[in-house]
Amino acid sequence: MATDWQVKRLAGALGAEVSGTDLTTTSGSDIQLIKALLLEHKVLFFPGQTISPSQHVEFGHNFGELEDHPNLKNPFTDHPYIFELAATQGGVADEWHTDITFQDQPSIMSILHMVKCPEVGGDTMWTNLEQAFDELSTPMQQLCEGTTALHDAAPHSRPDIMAIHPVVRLHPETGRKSLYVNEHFTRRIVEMNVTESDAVLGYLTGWVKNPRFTVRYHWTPGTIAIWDNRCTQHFVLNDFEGERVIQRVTVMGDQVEAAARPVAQPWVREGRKSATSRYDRQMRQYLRSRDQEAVDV
Ligand SMILES: O=C(O)CCC(=O)C(=O)O
Repeated sequence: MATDWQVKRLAGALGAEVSGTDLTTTSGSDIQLIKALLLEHKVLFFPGQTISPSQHVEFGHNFGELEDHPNLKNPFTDHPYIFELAATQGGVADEWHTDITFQDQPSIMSILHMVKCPEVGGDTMWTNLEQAFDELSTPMQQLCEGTTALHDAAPHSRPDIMAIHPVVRLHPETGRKSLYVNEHFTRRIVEMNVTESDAVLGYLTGWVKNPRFTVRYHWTPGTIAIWDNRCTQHFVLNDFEGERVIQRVTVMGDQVEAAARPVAQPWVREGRKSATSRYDRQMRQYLRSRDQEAVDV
């Protein structure tokens, strides 16, 4: 069956559309082909699928362990392992992000089913984080490789759920380096003071949005999109009227590997407290709980 597939690249940076497939009847070799195509293109689109929530979940199991969304509730569907966003219920992901980076082992890939979409607008964009890293200057690459960043679930009203990841991660299958900070979940460069961190994070999260690194996809109902969360971010254009419903299956299970060791200890201000101490409170809390966990183990 895989020999009937047609693969069309959609942009210079990433993204390909695959036609001639029925994802409800995939064989082992089809899954291997999808994995290979995903490594090559980073995000794949399969238009015209007819897939039930159970078939969607079954398809997801081919790629690893699945996880329900840790913080958000679905508006309509309560199928286990399906995470649903509906625009009329506030479910429009219009800030650039990689999925659930506030967890120690963030999602490795996501499989989205477009259930209902507007005729005009509501496109989704993805950006290629390997290219974004490659095109930084050498001094900036070195600065990024020597640092880590604190991520949290504040957008889900859970700033207490936090993780630290390298600013530059290695892809476990290709060994390539990606810039791994996003404006939705990344709060602070751990080794820098807050003003330095704000400047660097502001720069990097803006840099990854350069249109040259991106692909923009216009949806039709039934399309399945699969993306590699280890080397991409995505963003929904909030430019439409009416309803838009997506269902996502999220594949878990990846310890983020750093491209290099951090060049410094976490930046924690010593001495007397002051009005600006509040900027360091969250990072202190995270470091204290991490140190306590190490003692408990
Ligand atoms: O609605 C979309 O197109 C993308 C959804 C999204 O951002 C996500 O599932 O993380």
